[in-house]
Parts: sequence; structure tokens; C-alpha cells
Amino acid sequence: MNVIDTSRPPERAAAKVADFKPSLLLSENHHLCPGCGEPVAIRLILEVIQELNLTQNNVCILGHGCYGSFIMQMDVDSTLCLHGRGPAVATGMKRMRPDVAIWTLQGDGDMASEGLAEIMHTAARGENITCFMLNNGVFGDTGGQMTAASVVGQRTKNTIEGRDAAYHGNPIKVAEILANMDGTAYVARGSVHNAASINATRKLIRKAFLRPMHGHGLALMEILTMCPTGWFVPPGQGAEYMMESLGKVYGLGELKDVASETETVNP
Ligand SMILES: Cc1ncc(C[n+]2csc(CCOP(=O)(O)OP(=O)(O)O)c2C)c(N)n1
Ligand code: SF4
Ligand SMILES: [Mg+2]
Repeated sequence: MNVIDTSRPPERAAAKVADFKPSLLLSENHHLCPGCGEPVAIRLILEVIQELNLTQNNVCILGHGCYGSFIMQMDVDSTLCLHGRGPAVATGMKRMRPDVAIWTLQGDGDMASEGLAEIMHTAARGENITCFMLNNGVFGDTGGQMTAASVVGQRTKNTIEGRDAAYHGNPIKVAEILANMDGTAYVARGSVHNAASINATRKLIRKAFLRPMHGHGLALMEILTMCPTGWFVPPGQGAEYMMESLGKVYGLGELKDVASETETVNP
């Protein structure tokens, strides 16, 4: 067996042996904060699109949030829409081009607060689109204010003593609501707080693209993402903080799947 001697420094410097960047990602640099989970989630989505052979056959509709800057960094046909209106815009596109994988990139502020009506009506109609909600429990882009998804006790810019259920209300769990609606084909929640969760989330994203492509209905893929800036924690503590707060309320895994695992896409 080849044993690496770790008792002294390596004789040679580490060398890059392969390019791991998905082709749809134009640059590995981004303008988001250190420790932000959104670039990880977006990269995963792009990797799955490539894996499924959908690179020439997908359109992204972005809402408004920090993730919006990725419109300049993804080699994907995309458009921005009004805050929360992604599922409505995606509906129009999908009805015009049923052969194309249409996906929305939204945040919890965008989907659970500003666009709750849009996602619910789109789910009820069973539109064959994939909707992503990057959930960090805050309006990150505007400074970390409370959203409908902030958890009870969570400190945000405008709930500095923590979200109080009696005063601010309880969090709205979009995934749980949609899983109980006719019209949704697939509902799952992933996370990007460590390598194992990233790997598990990749598998969920795959199904979230496949189910609508096979005409089963809408897929909602929620991904918990770190926002150390909005949570007032150092970047290195974001992952732990997330699982101690959002992670306790938002359980990970599949909430609904109407189809079999074996489906593939042949665009
Ligand atoms: C109708 C409307 N209201 C408010 C805003 C301001 N706004 C822009 S981004 C944003 C926060 C978005 O939060 P979220 O979707 O959770 O994304 P995050 O920044 O947390 O990734 C808000 C409130 C807007 N652009 N349009
Ligand atoms: S404010 Fe939060 S969501 Fe926005 S880039 Fe910074 S860490 Fe990411
Ligand atoms: Mg947010």
C-alpha cells in the first residue's frame, strides 16, 4: 500500500490535475460575501444541468436577491423578472416551449414573502417547471431583514432580539405546503453546509429537473444556504449557525416524489 508520510512537509507543491468547473459557469470567482452558500448551490444546479445534457435546452428565470448577480456568470439563457414573479414568467415560457427545461432561481424573500401567490398558483396548475428556493431566512440583498421563512428566535436586521412568533408570526414552510398540493410532482429540501449535504442535494436537484421534463408537474427544490453577513456571524461559522437555526425547523430530504427513480432525459 502506498502510504503518504505526513510527519514532514510535502517535497512537492500541490498541482492542479483537472478542471472541476462546470462549463456553464463562466468564472469561478463571484461577487458574493465570503462564506455565502448561494454560489455553491448555483454551481450544483449548473453541474446537474450539464450532467443531464440540458446545456443547450434550458432557460433560467431569476428573481431578485444576491443570487441575481449570477446572471452574468452563467452561460445559460436567462432573464430577470419582477420580485417573486418567476413562476408566472416561467409558466409563459414553458407553455411556448414545452420541450425546454425551464427553471426559476429564487430566494426565500423572493418566493415565500414577495411571490407566495405566484408559486402557489403555479403549483396548483401543475406547470412543468423546476423552481429553486435558496433559503437563508433573510432578505440578504437588502441588508438581512426578516422574511416569511425566518425561523422563530432568528436575529435579523429588523428582529434584532430574534423573531417573536406572537409579534412577527410563524415561518411559512413553502415546501411543506407545496408537497400537499395537487400539481406538484417533486418537492425536496437540500442544503450546502458540508460535503455530504452537497452531494445529497445534487441527487435531489437531478430529480427536480427530471420530473417536470417528463410531464409530472411542478418541482420545488429548496436549498438551505449560508448567509453569514445577514446572520451577523463570521463566515467560518455560517454552516454551523445555519444547522442550529434554520436546520432545526427545515428538515432535509424528499417531501414528495410522484415518479420512479429510473427516468432519464433525452433532449
Ligand atoms: C417589488 C420589490 N420589492 C423589494 C425589492 C427589493 N429587494 C431586492 S432583493 C431583495 C431581497 C431578496 O431576498 P431573497 O429573495 O431572500 O434573496 P437573498 O438576497 O437572500 O439571496 C429585496 C427585498 C425589489 N427589488 N422589488
Ligand atoms: S448578504 Fe448573505 S446571501 Fe447575500 S451575498 Fe452576502 S452572505 Fe450571500
Ligand atoms: Mg434570502
